[in-house]
Amino acid sequence: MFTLFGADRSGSAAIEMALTLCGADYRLVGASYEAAGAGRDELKRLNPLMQVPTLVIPGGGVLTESAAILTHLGLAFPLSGLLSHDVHERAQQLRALAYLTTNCYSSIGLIDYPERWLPDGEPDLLDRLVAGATRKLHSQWEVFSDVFDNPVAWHPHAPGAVEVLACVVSHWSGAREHLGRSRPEFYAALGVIDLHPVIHAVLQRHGW
Ligand SMILES: N[C@@H](CCC(=O)N[C@@H](CS)C(=O)NCC(=O)O)C(=O)O
Repeated sequence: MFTLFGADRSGSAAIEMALTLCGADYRLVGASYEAAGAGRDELKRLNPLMQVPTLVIPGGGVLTESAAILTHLGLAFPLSGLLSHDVHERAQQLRALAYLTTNCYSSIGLIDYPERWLPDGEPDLLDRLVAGATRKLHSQWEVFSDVFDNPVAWHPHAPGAVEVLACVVSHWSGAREHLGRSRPEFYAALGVIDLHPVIHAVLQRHGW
């Protein structure tokens, strides 16, 4: 049995989707940096960054970092459809997962916690940092659409690792609204992913 440390509307939603697509048994432990409690203490012991998703795999190993978790699940459950069996498609999927975590997910930390980067920053400076990081995030999403929205890497009608992560991360910091204006076809594809029964159920649980 897997144990997933997660929080509502966080990146752990993508791992819930992936575990369900794998048909894997898991239990969910509510935990976050912001909410004191037993879950947070346990999370801190497992992941010094105190970030979710954090996944304890059967046998006891700890996995953090969404791209690593999704890649591990894709390899451990080859019939799940999380990763392609075609070597060229899979290479682009791994590229897309790395892109999403480094260029999109990482911006969210800056937007949510600007004071970690500027501990002495006045409110106005912090606001400008958040606004700049948000603009940058939106442009990184446009590039994701331009580079990956093609039949090799992107399968909105048969979601795998890339699609579940893109689905969840694009719900944050106005990315969907921005893409609706600047990349309407890609925005529509995200809407197709949202409607997949497994994904839809998790989105609903998270109040999206
Ligand atoms: N690099 C990590 C980022 C995880 C992350 O930033 N998670 C957020 C929730 S969506 C979090 O736990 N933030 C709390 C914090 O950074 O203190 C990944 O790809 O999974």
